[in-house]
Amino acid sequence: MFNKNFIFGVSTASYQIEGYTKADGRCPSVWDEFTKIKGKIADSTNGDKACESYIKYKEDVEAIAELGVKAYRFSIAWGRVIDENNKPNQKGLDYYIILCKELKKRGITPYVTLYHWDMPVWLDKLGGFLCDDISDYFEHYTDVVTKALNGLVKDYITINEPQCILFAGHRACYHAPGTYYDNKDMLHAIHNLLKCHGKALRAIRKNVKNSTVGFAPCSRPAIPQDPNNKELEKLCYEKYFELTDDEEFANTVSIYSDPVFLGDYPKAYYEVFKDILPKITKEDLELISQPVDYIYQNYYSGNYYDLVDGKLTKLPFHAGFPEGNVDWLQVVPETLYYGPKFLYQRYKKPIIISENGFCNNDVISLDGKVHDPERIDYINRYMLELERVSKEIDVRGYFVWSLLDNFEWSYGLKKRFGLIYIDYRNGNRIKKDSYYWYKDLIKKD
Ligand code: GBH
Repeated sequence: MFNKNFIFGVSTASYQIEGYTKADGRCPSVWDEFTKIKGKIADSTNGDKACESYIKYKEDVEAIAELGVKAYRFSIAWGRVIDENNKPNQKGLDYYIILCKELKKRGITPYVTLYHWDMPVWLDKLGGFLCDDISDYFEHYTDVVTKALNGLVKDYITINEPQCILFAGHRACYHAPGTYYDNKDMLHAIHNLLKCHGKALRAIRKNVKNSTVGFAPCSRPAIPQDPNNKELEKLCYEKYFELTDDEEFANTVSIYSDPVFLGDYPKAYYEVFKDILPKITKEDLELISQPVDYIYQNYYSGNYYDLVDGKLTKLPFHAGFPEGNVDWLQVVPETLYYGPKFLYQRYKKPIIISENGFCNNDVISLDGKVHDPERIDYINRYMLELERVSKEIDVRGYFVWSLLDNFEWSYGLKKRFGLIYIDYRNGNRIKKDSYYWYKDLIKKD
């Protein structure tokens, strides 16, 4: 179905799976604090225990090996490996070294995300992404990690979903740290975040032979309702990359990806925000746009659009439209056709889907198993669309979110995305039907 070097993988993130938040000198992250504030997490849970992957990593790696995927994408907790004096914490580093050795033994390639949202509290107190030194701190952290994992890791993702970090964390404020940024601060933070990416990229290239690097935004493509209408498709492309000055601008694609791939912010940026622009130098833009290897993208859902009275119009989802167990997860398989296609048209680099997956109300059945036909159906439909687009553009890989049920941020532990069920009473892992389905698919391919 896909070409023979296609990378099948699974994804996780540190705070969502590790637990053991006080072990071995780990410094608290903004999520440790945020989850303790009443009312922030729907089911009042937190990541203190989560999947306990900090001690159960061997079991996780075994499950990945049995699944037959070539790649495991996980993230490093900044606060485990750098202490409050900005010095390396060897015990924290050791955890990731051992994990990578375990993966290597089984022929699984680690794809390491450096930042999946768990900013150390002491750095947040310095201003987080508004602190003008944040990119130097991030470069130092990257330098420490890449040296410690030298020979074990060559594939890095600098930052996961800048949109969620800044929009959800600092505008809508339902993610940590939940401090509001006005437009001026937001633009400043976006620029500093992109400099973090650039400086990390520089450190990776310096320290790691044959490295590959990218960053992993998320997006929700505009999908033409009528696939034969080329004019409509063109308008959907424009909609997908459009930058407006509404509440959602920190959630858009082009404000992050144009500087990284094209070397500058979109033209609209300078027009719309002309009175509140941050300081942007030529050196900054060169730093941010150093060549990357892949376009990574996290895709879950999209929106259908049609021409109504000659105007591009978002179509409502009808009542009963199939969706996952979170309100934003409508089943729109063409997301994995048009999303990659549009990204490739604009940025012209090989594409890797760094996350795609389904939230389901999974239960342990009387037979002791977890049957999740809805997840199988979702992944199957999405993969068929990805296969279709891979005939037209260069698609290199696909990572399921997630290997394990885990701490689903503001929704808590109740929302399950895993191929493996976690029984939070005892930490037991149960492979769901979707796990076996994905295993078969990889074998056949
Ligand atoms: C990813 O983010 C995360 O990387 C991962 O940690 C998380 O567990 C996983 O997905 C599942 O949620 O514009 O209507 O889609 C979540 C993706 C993108 C979902 C922004 C919510 C906002 C509403 N998110 N989206 S919408």
